Amino acid sequence: MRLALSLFINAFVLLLILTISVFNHPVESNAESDPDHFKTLRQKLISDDFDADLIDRIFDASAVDFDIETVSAYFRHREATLNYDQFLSARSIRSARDYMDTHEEMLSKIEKEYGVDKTIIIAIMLVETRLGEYVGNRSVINTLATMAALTDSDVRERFWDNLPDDVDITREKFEKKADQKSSWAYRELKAFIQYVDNESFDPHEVTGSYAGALGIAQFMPSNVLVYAKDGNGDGRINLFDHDDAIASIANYLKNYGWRPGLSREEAGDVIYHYNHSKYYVNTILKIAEKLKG
Ligand SMILES: [Ca+2]
Repeated sequence: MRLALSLFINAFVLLLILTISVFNHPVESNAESDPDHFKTLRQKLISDDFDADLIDRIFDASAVDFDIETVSAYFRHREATLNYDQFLSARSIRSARDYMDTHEEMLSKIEKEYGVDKTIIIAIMLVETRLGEYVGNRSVINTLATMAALTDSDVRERFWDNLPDDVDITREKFEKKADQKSSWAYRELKAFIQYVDNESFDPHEVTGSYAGALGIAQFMPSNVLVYAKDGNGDGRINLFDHDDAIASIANYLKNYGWRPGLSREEAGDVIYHYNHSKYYVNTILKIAEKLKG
């Protein structure tokens, strides 16, 4: 009787262990290696004419990660938090003046070539990245790929299930935002892959803002392809290089209508293309005025 009971208990415990391990196993491997999150995305990229070897090389790397934490920022209620006045402080203006002295040769060359005031170029760099000091530490490939993967309904469901607790959003709003942002991110992802492939950058090494903007000028990849320039003439467009960033900003503004002798209002209209915020535009103009004076 006692033996029978003990056998029964042993069998029960064994069954319990087996059950736990069977249920545990797939959960664990999912969480650790994220095998499926980018499957649809990869197929889509290949059907959009990206080289399959290139896509495999990018997505098979261990550095590639489904980055819920970064991308969930898009689904948080966002308040205008950036205090632009900090860039008008005496200290900020002094650092911009020092920058102007250090890069005088390139800035004057670019000013002549593109007709864009160097003070405006510096003001943009100051606000975007503190003149290259803060270029963002998020993996651009992970940010854009995660966002772009949300076109897949299974992936989107998993993302929804794993949103951090402090993201307070209705399912309806989440769906709407995911629709918009995933197609936008897919376009930016394609541009990013094309850019790193053109310039032979390791895609896993490139970091940027939580939105996927990269370099000293914080260009989105689609803008990099159209407007970025090789300022230092080394045959490579590197947005983390100061000369390339300076030339790229000038080229961008010129393309949006900058020419010498614009009125303050006209200048503001051009700068607005860089960042759709009147507060931003006014800050840029004020910094440039301080640098001139
Ligand atoms: Ca270059």
